[in-house]
Amino acid sequence: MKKPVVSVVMGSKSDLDLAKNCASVLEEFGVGYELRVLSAHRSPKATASFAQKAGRRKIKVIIAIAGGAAHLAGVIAGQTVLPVIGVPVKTTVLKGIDSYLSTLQMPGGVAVATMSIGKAGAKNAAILAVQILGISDARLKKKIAQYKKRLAQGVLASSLTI
Ligand code: RP5
Repeated sequence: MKKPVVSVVMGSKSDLDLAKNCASVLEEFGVGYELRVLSAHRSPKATASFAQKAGRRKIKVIIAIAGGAAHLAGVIAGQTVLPVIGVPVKTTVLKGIDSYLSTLQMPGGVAVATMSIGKAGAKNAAILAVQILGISDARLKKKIAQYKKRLAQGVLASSLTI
């Protein structure tokens, strides 16, 4: 098991399926990660403690997945200097617009990189985390470049099958 440098935090165990989309991308790139359940509302003290200690534990990027009144990413971002990437969960009542706006509309001075709602957002959160790590890791930077190349090749190949 690799030492975690990305922490994937979710507001509830019910977000685990979505979090697995982050996990699979991080595994593909060989990046160590951890999965944690922490709630901004139900376990505020544990969430604060996590955010304050993450840097000391050598975590480099935090991905926060939450739904509804989704304050998890923002609450964490307010208590750490690490980059925080927010993933809004697609909710049943409001289709994730609630999660999206709660994660996105941060006050000036506290940044959360908000992804799109749901699966694509979870995948992109992991890709962005790898890109951030790639700034100081040439091996990861190269892997991202190769990944993008494969994406382009996939589009061209699919065009030939029409
Ligand atoms: C949020 O509330 C969680 O991130 C989850 O997406 C949503 C619903 O949580 P549960 O009621 O399923 O635990 O805190």
